[in-house]
Amino acid sequence: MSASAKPFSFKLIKTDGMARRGEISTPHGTVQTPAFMPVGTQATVKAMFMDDVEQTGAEVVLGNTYHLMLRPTAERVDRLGGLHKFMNWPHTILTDSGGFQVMSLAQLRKLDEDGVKFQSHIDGQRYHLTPERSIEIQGLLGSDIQMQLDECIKLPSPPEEVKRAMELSLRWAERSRRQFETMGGPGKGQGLYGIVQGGDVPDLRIRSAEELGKMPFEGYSVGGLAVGEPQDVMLRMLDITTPVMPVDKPRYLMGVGTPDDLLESVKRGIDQFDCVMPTRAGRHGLAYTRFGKVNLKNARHADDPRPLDEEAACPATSTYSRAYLHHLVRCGEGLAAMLLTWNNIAYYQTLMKGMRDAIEAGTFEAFYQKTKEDWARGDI
Ligand code: PRF
Repeated sequence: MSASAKPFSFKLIKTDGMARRGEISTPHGTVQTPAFMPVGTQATVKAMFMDDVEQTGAEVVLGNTYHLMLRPTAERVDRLGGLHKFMNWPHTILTDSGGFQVMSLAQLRKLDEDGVKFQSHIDGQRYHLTPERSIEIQGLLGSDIQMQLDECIKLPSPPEEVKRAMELSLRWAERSRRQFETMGGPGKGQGLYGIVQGGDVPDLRIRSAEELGKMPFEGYSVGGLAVGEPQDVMLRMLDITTPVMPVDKPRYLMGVGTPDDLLESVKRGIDQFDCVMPTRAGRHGLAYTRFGKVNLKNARHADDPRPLDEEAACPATSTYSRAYLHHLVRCGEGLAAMLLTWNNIAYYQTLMKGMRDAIEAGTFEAFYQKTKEDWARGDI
């Protein structure tokens, strides 16, 4: 932490129902919450310049332990001056701990009490990721907001399995915290979040949140959701989980979601989100707008001179015609991915700003209703 940098802190500014308006400070800046964090898995928000990411209003991006430990390696990033410098992002960086990505991407995984052994999906090389090694990697990357190693179980799973994974995650939470202190994370002003697990079993969710709440984390994540269950199950889990989470710490719902998921989750007291959806959709010809999702592949756009939304601040949204975007998508041009990703990240940030302003004004419910009406109107 440099002399002027602030240590991790969270200030709750206003509440409106369960919805919360807050501010996170880290050594690399402040983050207004509720916040959406664009995903920058491989030290890049795919198809975007970081200057444009910044212009959309994003104040924090996410990096991944799993990908970066394989390539270019945390030690190399450290030698090159840390992840902020490496990817030209001077603001806050949050990193995921790797467990979730190991389970979805790596080959020949073997999980036990100590950690998870796996082979790289890139070249088959063998690795051993433990709670301690994950925190060590996140420290080498220089991440401002780090995650404990956890086990995220897919749904549906038998309750005994969900319980086993939740309890293992609690033990890994303690080990992660110890390592974070050993690495001097608090002295560097960094934060470490514990991760609530417990699948779709209410009692396990509550126990996980309560046990983690007794440990001194700077923030708390809700993991293990949006892993195959319907939206109403996810929202029911939030309904029972957020009320037992610490009020004075940020709450981060991992890997979520659609614009509607964000609106519904902020309503239930979530402060932070990340998801590949806006970036991935942008690379597949899909645009998120105020009036819902638009598939630019569709022939109905071929002769349409209108931009996606002429009132939007994002140049990708307000200047290029739908006909041109359609043409780029049909040709498989790289610029299609760039413009649509830009539009999508900008729309997500606009949605978050709308929610923040509404909470501050005490009008969240009206904002919620109006936003849903606009989505229901559809793109015409
Ligand atoms: N744990 C971690 N990262 C995650 C998840 C989790 O449960 C999820 C689940 N939606 C996304 N990313 N560490």
